[in-house]
Amino acid sequence: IELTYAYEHFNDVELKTEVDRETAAGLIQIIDDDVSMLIFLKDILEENGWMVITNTDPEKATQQYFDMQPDCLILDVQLPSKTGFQILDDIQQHNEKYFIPKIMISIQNDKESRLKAYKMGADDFIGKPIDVEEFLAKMDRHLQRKRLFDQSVLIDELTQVYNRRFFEDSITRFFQDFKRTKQGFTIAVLDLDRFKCINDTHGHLMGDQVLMEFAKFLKQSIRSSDIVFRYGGEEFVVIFPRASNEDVERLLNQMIQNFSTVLFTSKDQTFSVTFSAGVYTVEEEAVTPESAFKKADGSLYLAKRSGRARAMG
Ligand code: GH3
Ligand code: MG
Ligand code: MG
Ligand code: MG
Repeated sequence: IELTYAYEHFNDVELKTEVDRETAAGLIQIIDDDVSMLIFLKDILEENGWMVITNTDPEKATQQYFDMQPDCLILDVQLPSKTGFQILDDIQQHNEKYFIPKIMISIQNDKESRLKAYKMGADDFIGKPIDVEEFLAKMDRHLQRKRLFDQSVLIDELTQVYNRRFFEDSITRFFQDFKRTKQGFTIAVLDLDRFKCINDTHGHLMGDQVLMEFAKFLKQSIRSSDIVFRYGGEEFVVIFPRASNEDVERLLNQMIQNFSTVLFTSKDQTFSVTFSAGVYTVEEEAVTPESAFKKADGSLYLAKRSGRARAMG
């Protein structure tokens, strides 16, 4: 039994990772069967503020790649059970929705290998032994491009919070995690009250100002692990990981109070804005992302019907 355990344990090397993804400049996944290479790369990347996950086993690595969606993949060509090219091929089969830079590293730094890597979807090829300075400069460029790409497809331009597209992906991922970890989470749908009236009275540009201010207010009012999305128009969604229905409802009611004291000035008129919210907590297996959203939206509808400026769970 001990031998089996030891074998399983050494089959895939995941070096301990301590950096928090929220604060790290980016998450980098490295797949290499050479553990000393993993330690070497992990050290220099972490020194530069990146978070690093490592694998030696191609199967586990591919799984972790899809689970974690790293910001960059570093992939060795020669691996025991599968080549790095095959891993690229496996990933390519999945029709990835987002750009994740893929960098191949290999001792075999001949033109044929490099061409093969590029043709199979690699964005870069670095020969071993690795020149640290050049490697870090390249990583910096790749992660900058990745950030720019994410900014342009996942962030709402007006409010600078995540957009609906990213919400759909996030909620799917939260459900996948929930199935595995049984960690519940709470979804809140927020909608500004009588927003059409604000546009009509103060103009569309003032309406835009209110939306920007509201998004800023939301980000300031929640924890760093909670995520804000603009679902559309004057409707926002917040996902609260590991938060109970009661806690979120209480927090939102307090936030409605707080936001109502923010004063907007248009010409010589001063006005305030309220919002309503519907809350739903995912804690059972049977629920789907669609039905969870519908339930939160149903509560929002009730909050509106009950007189607005309130959160209901
Ligand atoms: P309720 O309290 O029932 O939610 O009333 P409401 O007026 O907020 O709801 P309704 O859905 O009738 O109106 C939403 C308005 O939001 C209509 C639309 O013109 C406006 N809107 C949507 N997107 C934007 C935007 O990006 N900027 C501005 N200024 N207005 C927007
Ligand atoms: Mg190797
Ligand atoms: Mg509204
Ligand atoms: Mg609305």
